Amino acid sequence: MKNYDSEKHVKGESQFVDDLLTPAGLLHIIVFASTVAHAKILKIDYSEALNSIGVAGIITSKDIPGENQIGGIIQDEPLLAEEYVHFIGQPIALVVADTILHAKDASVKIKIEFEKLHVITDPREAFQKGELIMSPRIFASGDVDSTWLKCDYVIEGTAESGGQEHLYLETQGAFAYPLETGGIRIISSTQGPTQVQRASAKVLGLPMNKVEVDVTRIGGGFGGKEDQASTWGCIAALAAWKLNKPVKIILSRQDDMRMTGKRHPYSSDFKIGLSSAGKVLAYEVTFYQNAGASADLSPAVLDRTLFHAVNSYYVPNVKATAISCRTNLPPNTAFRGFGGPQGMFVMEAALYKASEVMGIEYRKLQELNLITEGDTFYYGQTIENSTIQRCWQETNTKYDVDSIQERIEDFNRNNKLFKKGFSLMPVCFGISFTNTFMNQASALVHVYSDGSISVSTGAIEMGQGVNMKIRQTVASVFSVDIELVKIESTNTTRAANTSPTAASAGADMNGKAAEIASNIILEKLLNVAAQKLNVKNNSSITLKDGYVYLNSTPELSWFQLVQAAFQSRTNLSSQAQYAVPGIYFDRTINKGKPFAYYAIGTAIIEVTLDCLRGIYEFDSVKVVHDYGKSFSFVVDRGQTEGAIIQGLGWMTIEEIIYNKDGKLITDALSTYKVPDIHFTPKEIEIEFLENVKNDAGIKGSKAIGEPPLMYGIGAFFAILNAMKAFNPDKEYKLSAPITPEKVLCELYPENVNSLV
Ligand code: MTE
Ligand code: LUZ
Ligand code: MOS
Repeated sequence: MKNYDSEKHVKGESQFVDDLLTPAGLLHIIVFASTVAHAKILKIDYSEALNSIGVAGIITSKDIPGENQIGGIIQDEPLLAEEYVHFIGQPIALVVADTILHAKDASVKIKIEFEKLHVITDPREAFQKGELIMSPRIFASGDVDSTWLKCDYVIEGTAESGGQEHLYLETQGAFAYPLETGGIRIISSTQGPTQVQRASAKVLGLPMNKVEVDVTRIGGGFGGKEDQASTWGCIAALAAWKLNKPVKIILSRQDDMRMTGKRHPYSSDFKIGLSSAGKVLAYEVTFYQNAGASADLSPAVLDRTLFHAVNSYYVPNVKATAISCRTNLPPNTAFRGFGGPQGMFVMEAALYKASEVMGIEYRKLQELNLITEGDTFYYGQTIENSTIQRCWQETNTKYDVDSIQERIEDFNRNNKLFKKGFSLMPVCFGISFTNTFMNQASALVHVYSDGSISVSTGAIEMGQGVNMKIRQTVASVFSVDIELVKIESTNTTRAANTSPTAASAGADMNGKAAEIASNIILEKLLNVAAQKLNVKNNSSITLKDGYVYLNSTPELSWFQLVQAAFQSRTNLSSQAQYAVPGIYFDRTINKGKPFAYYAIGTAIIEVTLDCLRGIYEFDSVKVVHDYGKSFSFVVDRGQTEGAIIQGLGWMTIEEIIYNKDGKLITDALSTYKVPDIHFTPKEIEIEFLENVKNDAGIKGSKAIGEPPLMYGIGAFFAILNAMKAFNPDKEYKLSAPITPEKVLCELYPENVNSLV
């Protein structure tokens, strides 16, 4: 099953926001943004810009008819800056003109004076100065304080992980135009049409039923358009509303990189206590999350860090503190894994450090502490149908880890300047939004009189194959060819109150809603068939491959059945909602069962390090993953490969650098390196764990969008192992990304010092 859109993509026929046919008189926006990271605005002079050629208007916060507020979780984010600016790239005014060039020309004529204020870019400094997004969150179980004394080893350390640019191929953008109802229609590149609708309604002071948001597909999101598409949707809507004209905004790549938030960098302190046999008895961790200038999704990201703070391990005593720190950077946001990777990285760093101190192999420590079936994670959820041990064991046997180790040790004995390293990485990722109420989706299904089928859901296709999965689901309910099933654009008038397509739960939840709606129609069709075939009830009737069977005889075609239903005035449309059952979380005690189930697997990553130049190549990534009962193999494999490579990039070459003035230095692809085909591991082997199924997932499968990203964490430790093979005596920093530059600095500290 290939991706729904692959043919159109290859031919260049797939439309994204900037490809849509637009009406005459379309206006374009350039955002006039702050050039300083923290300041009071003393004076702005728009007069010259307003007289510039082609300018239709300049819109500021004073023009907002509703509220100047787009904060999703905490109301702390103005759409357009008023008195103060809090990060470089913060929108101040919208320059609207007949062409993008005229808008640009005008925007440079705006004169602004700032009174500069102190800039914070470091989360620990923000913490010390009390600049917090909200009060710290603590999840705990057992008692760490009384356990340290019982431990044979207590090891402390610090671990850092960096930000990550989403680099969706389609930059942020939206197109909006006024409607005759006094409302507005927004075509948005968003993962969350309802989020754009809600925010725009608020900004425009309109009820939500006057704001329609429509999305055909987006050119990637990776979390960057879960909440942050709202800014651009609101901006287009505001300008269209104010000027009563169709208006479009498409960010240039550089503006997108400068203005939008990224994965949250974390700086963390850990303390881990173990028995001499290697069992982890206690783990204490403090996460300093670099949230940027406003909350955005940071509190939810912080939650997931806490949930995944012990990764796939069982730890009896845990105290995890997470602090969301306000800095003068663009608000950081959702990114594939959503805080989970940041939490897991620190746990792995702690185990790695412990393995060094104790002289036990890292992978042995990992294995010893894997959580077992029926154990309870420290926030109260018991792991059922666990495949953690199975995936770990099968990875070890199928890929013969012992022989990999021998081969690598042999290579390292025989090579001076090239060293190899490998590492295992188990992943256990909870599937469900951690805010329980968000775990709902809806679908609207029509069967037309010619037998073709139309499906609308809240799901957004961003390349992850959700449309293919929903199409397969609906086709299998009716047992018809998938070509009969069309997935419509995602539109707030057909799917209301949707959650963003995120948390890897898009296919599960929207697929289940579509399945329920389809089954309602199916039941009616079976009754029509029973009547037509003169049988009392429909229990002897089945649909198979486009035919209606009475017992095992084909009697009617799908088309004849639909015609009969239509002639008898049967309702061939149905709407359904799906709410994930059985999940809850009690925020007063931070205990509950937040997840419908867990996505699970183990990877081995092998790397070759050039110790003269600091550069490395990934020889292989080998995985055993529990997909449940996969029904879209190519999509699932593609998601796994893509996520792994994105995870490798995060841990290694992707480095976001802001200078101390809060200016992004890596604001183009010349300075921000992302994985390309040369970076891609030479070999990626993926084994689908057999004989598993998962009733909580769509058609027995498991969610796949985010979990494999965390296999990338193994890359960091594989590289450390290669560095240790080169220089075993040195203690290396637990600081990701471990770029080639950092590898060199760590391998040759004397030389670095002499350079400085
Ligand atoms: N795959 C592609 N090609 N493009 C994307 O933007 N986003 C990822 C993942 N896979 C993404 C992707 C993220 S962050 C999530 S949460 C899931 O897809 C969302 O889709 P799903 O819920 O249908 O898995
Ligand atoms: N978004 C969200 C997410 O709002 N809540 C989550 O738990 C989540 N998890 C992963 C990705 N996005
Ligand atoms: Mo994904 S970070 O849940 O959009």
